[in-house]
Formats: sequence, structure tokens, C-alpha cells
Amino acid sequence: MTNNPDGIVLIATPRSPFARRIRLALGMRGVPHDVRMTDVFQPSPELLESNPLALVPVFFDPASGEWIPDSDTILDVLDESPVLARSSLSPIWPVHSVNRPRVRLRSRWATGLMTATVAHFLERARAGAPDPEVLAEHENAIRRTLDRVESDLGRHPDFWGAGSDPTQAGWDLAVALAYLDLRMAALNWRNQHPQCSQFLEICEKNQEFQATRPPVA
Ligand SMILES: N[C@@H](CCC(=O)N[C@@H](CS)C(=O)NCC(=O)O)C(=O)O
Repeated sequence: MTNNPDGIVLIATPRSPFARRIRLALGMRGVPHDVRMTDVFQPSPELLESNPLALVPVFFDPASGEWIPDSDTILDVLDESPVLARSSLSPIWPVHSVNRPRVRLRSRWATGLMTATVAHFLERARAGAPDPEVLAEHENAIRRTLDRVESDLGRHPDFWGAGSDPTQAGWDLAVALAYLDLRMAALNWRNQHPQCSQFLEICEKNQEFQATRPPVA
């Protein structure tokens, strides 16, 4: 039994990059919570009850008494949570109104990488032969986005927190790159994206990042 006075619960899977970004956001701030691991391919009654879409992550928000699906929505709820405010913990998104959308934009690129990698994996895993056009579409989106991130890391390092303290976009990028390693190792993304590679290397030194590493498939 963990010490969880606020009653925060996260339903997750060990490999979901969307769940990992929430596990990191909570873990790095030391917010007490319980993680309940599930299997999305054989959804438990608890998962179906908390999220009829049967997707993880799902977050129990003690302030509203509701189960919140979708990692972006969960981060928004956390950002305004009395738990963060009470303990003066760092907000999820920058407080400064000019920087906020710029960090969120970059976070969107990173979660877009996660979405395309999950879709590519599911296409390969589905019964019957995968559609090469669908696979190519996802792979092209991943390559284009990696190219954009690679140049942006040099141009706007602060919005990623490159070289110092990763922003939410920075952690999202690290999670997305690690997920690419797990699901699409053959892409060899490091070859043409040295800045991304260096960024991930730095994030990998973080204890919480290590603690949430997905098990090898
Ligand atoms: N937009 C959602 C995406 C969630 C999502 O796609 N989760 C995947 C795991 S990585 C899932 O639950 N998949 C179950 C399925 O496809 O049946 C988020 O940000 O949380």
C-alpha cells in the first residue's frame, strides 16, 4: 500500500508513451499516486468503467471525483490541480503567456510522433498483411516531424529545455524517441538526427525517466 493521501490514481500500461508522460509528470514532482497497470487489448471492467473508449492513460482526479482520459487533458487538469499549487510544485506548462503556446506546439509535435508510432505498430500487428501504403504514410509523418524537431532543437532550445531542465515538450520528446526505439528500431532515427539523439541521452540520465522505461516487447 503506497502513501497516497490525495487518492490520485492512474490507469496505465507499461509501454504506453501517453501513460509514460503522465507517470513522469507526477513522478518528477513527487506527487503521491497509485499506478494500476492494465492490458488495453483485454480491457478490465475498471478500464471500461473509467474510460468507455478503453484507452490509457486514465487519471482519477480527486478534486472533481471524475476519471479523466487523454494525456493532454490530464496534464491540463494537473496544471490547475490544488495538489501542485499546495506544494508549490512546478507547473506543467509555462506560466508566461507568450511561451505557453510555443511549448505546447512542440509538445504536440512530440505526441504526434507517439500517435504515428502507435498507429504504425498497430498496423503491423493487426491480423492479415499490413497495408504498405498505410505504413509508409505513418513513417513519412515520423520522418518529417523528426526533421522539424531536429532543426528546432538548434533554433529554439529553450522551448525544449535542451541542455538544462527539459520542459513538458522536452520530456514528451524524450518519451516519443524512446518509444520509437521500442517499436521502430529499424528506422535508425539517430543517423540523421544527432540533436535529438543527444537530447534523449541527457534525459536518459534522469532517475524517473529510467524508472518508467518500457519493458522490451
Ligand atoms: N490521445 C490519447 C491517446 C491514448 C492512446 O492511444 N493510448 C493507447 C496506448 S499507447 C491505447 O490505449 N490503445 C488501446 C487500443 O488501441 O486499443 C492520449 O493522449 O492519452
